[in-house]
Order: sequence, then structure tokens, then C-alpha cells
Amino acid sequence: MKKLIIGLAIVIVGGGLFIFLQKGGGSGANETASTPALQNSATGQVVEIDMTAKQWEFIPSVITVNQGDLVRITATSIDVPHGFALPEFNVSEYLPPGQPVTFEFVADKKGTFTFFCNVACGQGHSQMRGTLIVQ
Ligand SMILES: [Cu+2]
Repeated sequence: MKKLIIGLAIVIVGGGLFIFLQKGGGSGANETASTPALQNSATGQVVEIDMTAKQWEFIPSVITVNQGDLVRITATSIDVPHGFALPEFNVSEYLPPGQPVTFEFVADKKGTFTFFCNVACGQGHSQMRGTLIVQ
């Protein structure tokens, strides 16, 4: 009977030690795995968008990205001078006709934001806008 109890105790202690060691190894592996993930979320994915600006719309007019993405837009006006303004992300660009303009920003906050033309471009100027969705 005594031997059985001692045997049981060894199994319990041994098993506990085994689980402890396994957990220790596991958390170590998780730490190494989470470090690059953390770096990824800090740098963000790069989202490249080719945009056309014309009287009186942006194409595409809706952009959806993920929070933390680096959004790089190359916008080209195909008629008259336009602008691209996205105040929440400190973006204000002048788009001369026929000349691609590349600019970028980090989508560091979630929400729905309006970008718009801020260069007087004719009758429909005030309706020339689009939507940025950061999810
Ligand atoms: Cu305009």
C-alpha cells in the first residue's frame, strides 16, 4: 500500500513537472512567433491604389483598408486640375492634369472618412468626394 502511494506521488509530481516544462517551452515558442507579428502590425501592410480623378468623381470612390495599413495612392487627374484632401490623415495633394501624384499615409484609426477634391474644378466640384473605410 505504501509503495503504491509513493508510486502515485512520483507519477503526479513527474507528470506535473512534465506539464510545467512543456508549458515553459510552449510560451517560449509563442514569444518568438509573436515578435514578428508585432512588427508587422507596427509597420502595416502596404496597400497600393491607382486612382483616377475627373470631373467630378474619384475612381475608385470607396477604399477599404485595415487599421495599420500603409495606404499608398497614385492619383491622376485626366481632365482639369483637381485636389485630393483627407484631413483626418493630414493629406492634401494637388493633382495637375495628366500627371500621376503618389502620396501615402498610415490608416492608424478605424472609421469611415470622406476624402474630397479641394481645388475648384467646375460645377460639380462640391460633390467630388469619396469614402475611406478603415476596418
Ligand atoms: Cu474640385
